[in-house]
Amino acid sequence: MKSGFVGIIGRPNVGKSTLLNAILGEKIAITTEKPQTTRNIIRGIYTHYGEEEGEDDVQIVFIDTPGIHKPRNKLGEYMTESAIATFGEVDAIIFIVDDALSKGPGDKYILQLLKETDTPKILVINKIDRIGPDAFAEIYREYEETGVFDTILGTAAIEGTNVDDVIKAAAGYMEEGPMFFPDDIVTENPARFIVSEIIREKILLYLQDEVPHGVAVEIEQYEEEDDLTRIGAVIYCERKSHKGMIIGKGGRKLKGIGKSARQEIEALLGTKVFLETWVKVRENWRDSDIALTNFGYRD
Ligand SMILES: Nc1nc2c(ncn2[C@@H]2O[C@H](COP(=O)(O)OP(=O)(O)OP(=O)(O)O)[C@@H](O)[C@H]2O)c(=O)[nH]1
Ligand SMILES: [Mg+2]
Repeated sequence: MKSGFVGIIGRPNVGKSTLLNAILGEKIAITTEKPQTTRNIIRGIYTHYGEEEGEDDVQIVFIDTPGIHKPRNKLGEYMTESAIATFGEVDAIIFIVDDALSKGPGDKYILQLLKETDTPKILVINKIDRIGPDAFAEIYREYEETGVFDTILGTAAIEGTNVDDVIKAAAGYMEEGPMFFPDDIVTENPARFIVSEIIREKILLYLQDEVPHGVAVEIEQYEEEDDLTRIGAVIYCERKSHKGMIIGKGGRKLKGIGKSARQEIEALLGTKVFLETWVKVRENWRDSDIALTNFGYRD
């Protein structure tokens, strides 16, 4: 068996988590149109048994990382540090860029970091569904000239386009090794982590500006009965005014968030879900080491 680890890295919002989900054929990482959605390292396990003569069995652990950005608080520092720390821990790096700002300051910074590591690198130009052929050729050329990448691919992760090519390219860097995880799991993250992430995803979708970025979700109650799961979640935000916005007039906003989260959690767990939510204020938690540890954002 060939096996190993592959880091998926890039600026915020380029489609890292969308690519991870597309590779696995399952949603284990939340994705939104807002930058800095992913806050934790998320491992997705891809296992494939060779079907043709001479085709290897392969297990690739793909590691989705937070978008690398200029941090404005301790949470951001931790996110960026944990993404960069994966460079040295993997057998190959997938660097994703999209059509926005070809080699803008963010991408240039990451490119510089990549030049300094020996790990093999694959460039994925994502969102080709909305990049014209000329623009694609230009981005391709720009990156080819850097000489940093062994392979350059174009994908539309959202539609699954060329995702197989990404898997194939990654498999090329796997070496003879053990099966790290059982073949029937795609993630080691417990259901309650994914549940808290689904709630946070809906908050990101329903709220604007800085409010959702200052939100953390903690699952306080998680009880599985026959065909019902009882979940109690506390939504922490940074200001009293934010609390009002999350709850909304007559509680309507929070009701909407709860409903859409509940529907998705029911589909995930295959049970009915009773979801209760509370909103609490914890000022400046994104700069508090204790809060970051409590919320599981740092060790
Ligand atoms: N048009 C188009 N949009 C895409 C594609 N892939 C991802 N997106 C969208 O891009 C946005 C960001 O996707 P994510 O997967 O959350 O991006 P990310 O890189 O994980 O972002 P962070 O977690 O914030 O670092 C979402 O709105 C996706 O739907 C694609 O191939 N084409
Ligand atoms: Mg992400």
